[in-house]
Amino acid sequence: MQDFKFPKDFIWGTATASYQIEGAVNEDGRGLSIWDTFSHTSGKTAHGDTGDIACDHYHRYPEDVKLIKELGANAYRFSISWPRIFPKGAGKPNSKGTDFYSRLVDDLLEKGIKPAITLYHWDLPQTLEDTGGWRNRDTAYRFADFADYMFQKLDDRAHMWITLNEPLCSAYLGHLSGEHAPGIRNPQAAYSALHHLLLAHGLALGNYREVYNSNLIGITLNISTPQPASEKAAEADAVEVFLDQNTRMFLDPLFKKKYPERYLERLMKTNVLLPVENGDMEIISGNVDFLGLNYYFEFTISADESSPDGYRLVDKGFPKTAMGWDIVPEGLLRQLKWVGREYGNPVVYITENGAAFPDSLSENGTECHDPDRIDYLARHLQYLKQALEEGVNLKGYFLWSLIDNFEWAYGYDKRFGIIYCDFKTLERIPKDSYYFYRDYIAGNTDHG
Ligand code: GCO
Repeated sequence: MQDFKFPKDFIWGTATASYQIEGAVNEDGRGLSIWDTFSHTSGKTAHGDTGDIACDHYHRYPEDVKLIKELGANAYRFSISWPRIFPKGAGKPNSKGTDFYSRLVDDLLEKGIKPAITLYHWDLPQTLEDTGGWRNRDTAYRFADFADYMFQKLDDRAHMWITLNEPLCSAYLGHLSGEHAPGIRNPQAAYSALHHLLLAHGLALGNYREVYNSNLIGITLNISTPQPASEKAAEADAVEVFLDQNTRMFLDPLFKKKYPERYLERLMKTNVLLPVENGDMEIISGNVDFLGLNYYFEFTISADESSPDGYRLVDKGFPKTAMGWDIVPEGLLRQLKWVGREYGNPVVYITENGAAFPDSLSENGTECHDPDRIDYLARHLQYLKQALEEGVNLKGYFLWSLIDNFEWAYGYDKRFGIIYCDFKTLERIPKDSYYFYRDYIAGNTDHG
């Protein structure tokens, strides 16, 4: 396997998201997002951290694009801030917002870097939240309008479109646990949001197919494919329940035109109904060009009658990242092969993979030695090679993240970047993992 090379056209990138890196939240006509509201609400984020400045990517993007170029990456995944384009969520577009992304895309293209554009990475315009947000079916149609506007403006230069990033987090963390914006804790709200997010994806996808259809379009999910804690039948059943709730509730509508029946029955017992209307499942299951997967860790599940879901997470003693996430590189291969078996071996991109560790600068402040991250990346990349050799339809890999950024409720406490961001000076300092990734891309791609 050592001499195996990734194909010449394999996509090597890094990933970021608008609210996590841009800053400039009150600049050039940008409207408020739910994450502006949430992060400015006391107690919601570590130390009351907000994305007000973040990495100041809005002003410093030329330096960041140069660093992407020097990495030797051939793609860059970023997201569009919806309230920068439509400050009120809909209606009159803000040309300064569109101009920013147009400049960014032109800078990327000039350096031979393909733009991989995520339309929704959680920063819903607050004005839409004020009228029900993702609990309101109308928001799906407002998203389709926003997506169409971005297709008009950027499809001539885009390489790939990702409609949504991790609808599971938007639905469950935003509306069930309340750990993320808008901070609601209500099962019906969560499952209405889940359905309307998938509908939003389907509406945008259908419009893209009909009107544009010149680049790749897909969706990014953070699914889980857990291991049972033992060989006991009860553990296997617990894994199936977990898969229904956290994986099939997203993949089945997208690829099988239906929600998992067993899980719908569970939901009905708790008086939760998915607001499915006629034709929705057809719209949602439109044909994507790829499935984006964000892989960080693999859960271990045990049956637990005392828990409402009938399962609990088990700590198997794996080494962990600063997020407390188990480091299980072989889980990446297991997940890719599970998706391939269950959903007809779709084209897949790893749209996020990476790790947070407690990084610090060297004495002289010019270096950042992060051997744990290099080890994490090297071990996961090795399983990508094996996945390709075993026939997984894998076309690309985006490392999370290009630069340390606002890690949602954790604020700036968790550093995922291969570039260290000094949040006091906003100086960028490439970590050792930046050079590792640069050399890995150069040394493991078939340049023939
Ligand atoms: C996610 C988001 C990113 C996170 C990253 C680390 O997957 O949760 O896409 O915004 O910052 O995954 O948690």
